[in-house]
Amino acid sequence: MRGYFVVVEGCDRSGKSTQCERLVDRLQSQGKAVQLFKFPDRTTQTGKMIDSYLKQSTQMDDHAIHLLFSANRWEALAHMKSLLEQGTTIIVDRYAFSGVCFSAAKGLDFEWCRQPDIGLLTPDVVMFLDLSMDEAEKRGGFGDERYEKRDLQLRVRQEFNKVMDSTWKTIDASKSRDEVHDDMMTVVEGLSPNPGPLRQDLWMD
Ligand code: NYM
Ligand code: MG
Repeated sequence: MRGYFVVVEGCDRSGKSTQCERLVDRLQSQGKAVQLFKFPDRTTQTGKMIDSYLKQSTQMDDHAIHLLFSANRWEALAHMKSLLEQGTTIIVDRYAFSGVCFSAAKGLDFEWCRQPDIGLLTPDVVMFLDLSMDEAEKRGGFGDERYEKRDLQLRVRQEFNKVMDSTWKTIDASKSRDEVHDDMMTVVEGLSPNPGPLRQDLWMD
């Protein structure tokens, strides 16, 4: 059987990266084949350009950086596909939803933003780690990367509300780390035992 494609989305400081790592560790400790992916993948050529943009060391046109984030996902497609087909579940920390929501929050046209990611793999489930801005700020505030600003994050949150549909699983990220982890495990354990063929039709409807 193929692996599951699980996406975890949310604003900055929602605990995504910590929880994704924990989820992978837990599933691996149960003997399951599971691998973590994180977008942007800052290690590739496009990833290095994205990293330097996020760290404010380079300037880039908003459209150009949007396309780079998308290219960074297309680069990983073959690897993700082959793992899934071999039966490995992948937990993916951010995906095309972040791509659209951050760029749309900056003011780019929403429909334009979706175009470059059309035809990527479609996840089996998207979990949204939901945390209010006040809670996020209580967690020690944001770092100094580009986008880590209250105003923008509030707009990103609104964009997430637009892209999420009834298939998304909202996780209350204000709960304790253990509770959030348990809630995420419940979602993964509830995935259909027969997920059907892998779908490479993101936003093609
Ligand atoms: N981000 C992430 C985008 O603007 N577009 C994308 O397509 C993706 C995947 O990059 N603030 C933004 C969201 C984050 C930043 O991500 C870096 P992270 O997960 O904080 O390393
Ligand atoms: Mg971040």
